Amino acid sequence: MVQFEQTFENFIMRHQENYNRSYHFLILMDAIITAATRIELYYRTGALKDNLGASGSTNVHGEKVLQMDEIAHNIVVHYLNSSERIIQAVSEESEEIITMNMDGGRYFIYFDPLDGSSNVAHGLPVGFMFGIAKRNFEGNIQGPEDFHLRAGNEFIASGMFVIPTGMFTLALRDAGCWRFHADETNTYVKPTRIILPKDTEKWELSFNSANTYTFGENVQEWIRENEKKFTFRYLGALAGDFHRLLSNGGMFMYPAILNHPDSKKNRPQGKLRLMYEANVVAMMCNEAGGAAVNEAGDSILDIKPETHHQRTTLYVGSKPMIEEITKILKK
Ligand code: AHM
Ligand code: MG
Repeated sequence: MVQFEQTFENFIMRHQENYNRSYHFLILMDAIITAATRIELYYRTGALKDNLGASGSTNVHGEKVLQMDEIAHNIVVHYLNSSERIIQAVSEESEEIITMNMDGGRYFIYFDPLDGSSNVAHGLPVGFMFGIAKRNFEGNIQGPEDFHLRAGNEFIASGMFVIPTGMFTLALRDAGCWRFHADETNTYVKPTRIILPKDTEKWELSFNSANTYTFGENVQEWIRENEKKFTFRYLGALAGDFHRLLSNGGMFMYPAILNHPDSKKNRPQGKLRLMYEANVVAMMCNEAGGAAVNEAGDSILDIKPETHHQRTTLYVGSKPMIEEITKILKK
């Protein structure tokens, strides 16, 4: 049966119209969708064309860069640049901040073009994740508000594509968290508003359980006392794990690694990146009625970044669970 669904383009144009917003954001979203579609196509044929291996170089975090990381990064940079709407971009795959259109641009963007590197060799789900902040147009003097290091609570939108599943989720500030699906023609359609379920029956717990004994004592104790209440799920790619969480509720966490037997592997600041991983999911979760905090129990969205590749610990999910873990973390 032919189904006639509202398209993403139509949804976002109406959103801009309803909120009396400019067409510039539409041009930016068009660039993001085009990039995501291209990444998806390369990823789907990645194993066939031998594109899923290492590229031979190492990134800013000292990790091996994969061919697909480079392909995805180049695709995103190309389309963002052509949109002429970006002032500066921060990509996980570039040590330097990428300057695009300093004078005419309106937005700052922070992205990870292909997150979930351990899944890439297998062609399993990964994410293209992004957060967007806007230049301040009040007055004509450049101030600190025109600086690229914005806290998550200044993002106007954040989103993620779960590649290659054809699922796209977008949070718009004060306007909700929405999911879209790619149809037969690769068009994103069927806007569905996401609200985290209150029903605790479906709630899931998601973290790398191999790390449990490296976590702080308070976190380990919480796990011992609570893990039996939940179904446990972990894909190892934030976009995929968070996609489940948005549907089922519960909590995803990447706590501080404090007691690793090999002390070089300790990560007191956490593993995930604040600007293009943690803030992206924190904003989506917030718009879906949830919350996100760091190891100190402070809201992720309130953290003022000091460097663009800064890491953070992350606890994100249903509000009652985040409130509960916050009490433990603040003890
Ligand atoms: P990456 O940027 O190197 O891909 O790392 C980020 C990923 C997240 O997608 C995921 O949640 C986490 O790292 C998994 O880490 P681990 O393999 O330590 O469980
Ligand atoms: Mg990443």
